[in-house]
Amino acid sequence: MSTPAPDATFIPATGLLAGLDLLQVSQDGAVLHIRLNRPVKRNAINDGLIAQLHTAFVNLPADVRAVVVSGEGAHFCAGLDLSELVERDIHAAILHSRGWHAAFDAIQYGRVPVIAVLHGAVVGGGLELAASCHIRVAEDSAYFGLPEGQRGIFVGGGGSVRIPRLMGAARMTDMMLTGRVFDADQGERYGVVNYRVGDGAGLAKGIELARKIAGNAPMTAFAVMHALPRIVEMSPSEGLFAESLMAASASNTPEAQARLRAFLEGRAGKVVKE
Ligand code: 1HE
Repeated sequence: MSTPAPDATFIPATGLLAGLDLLQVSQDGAVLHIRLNRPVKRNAINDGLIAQLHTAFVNLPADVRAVVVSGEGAHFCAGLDLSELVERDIHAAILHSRGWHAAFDAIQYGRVPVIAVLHGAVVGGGLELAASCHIRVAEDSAYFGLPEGQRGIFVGGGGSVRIPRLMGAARMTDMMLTGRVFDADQGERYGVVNYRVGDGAGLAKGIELARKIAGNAPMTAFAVMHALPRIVEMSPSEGLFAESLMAASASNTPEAQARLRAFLEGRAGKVVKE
């Protein structure tokens, strides 16, 4: 008997999300799976795909508490659709880049954590997309490149802001100037990848993590997604002050109170080594 697909229990989305033809959206309980669905073009991000990603992330169903993003076909994402880049004037190019920023901000600063499941090429705008997610799972086949340097362009989808915060500006400089490509293990060593799995195991891992995350208190997700990255950019004094406000807000939610009581009454799990 063949093993069922890791998303076998997922049901295709309905309504607005079902109408996004460059994405394949499905849901199982509190977990939504968004699959880039342009395999013929290696999931290259054209104007339609970036708009659909933005639309999906600002219209997540109310019961969704974690999202998994993956790519259909042999590659996660080949980055910007280069065929749309030629003949854009400066103003249009700025607006185009800002459109990507809006879409990826909707991922990073949205309502729920997002896990990227990476395989094959994760290059250019594909790496920028992955960097806007909160957790990255990489299969053996995944590799990371920034071919912008070779194409005579620059990152425009938030890469210069997000990628150095993962791997450091020195590594990103090397990738852009020399075309250096990192494999999945290097990606893990350099802080891009949180979880390394074998080929074909990424989606199951992503869904497993999403289910865990979906069980957290929503205010915790909010604090990690919205407070943490801002506190990191603050001076230590301001950061500590902001942390106190966030901590007090989180611990005063009814959900946190119930969870704390459950632990004290022996009804909640202990922290154990995995
Ligand atoms: C594309 C694109 C694309 C594939 N734009 N059409 N990104 C890049 O510079 C990466 C360019 N792509 C590649 O290096 C390779 O296509 C891959 C390594 C990703 C995959 O290779 P392979 O052998 O599996 O596929 P392929 O035969 O190269 O591509 C299949 C088709 O997809 C082909 O079209 P066809 O009509 O000839 O079948 C390719 O032209 C097409 N295709 N990638 C347009 N990127 C906001 S700023 C972000 C800036 C960037 O992202 S720059 C990096 C762009």
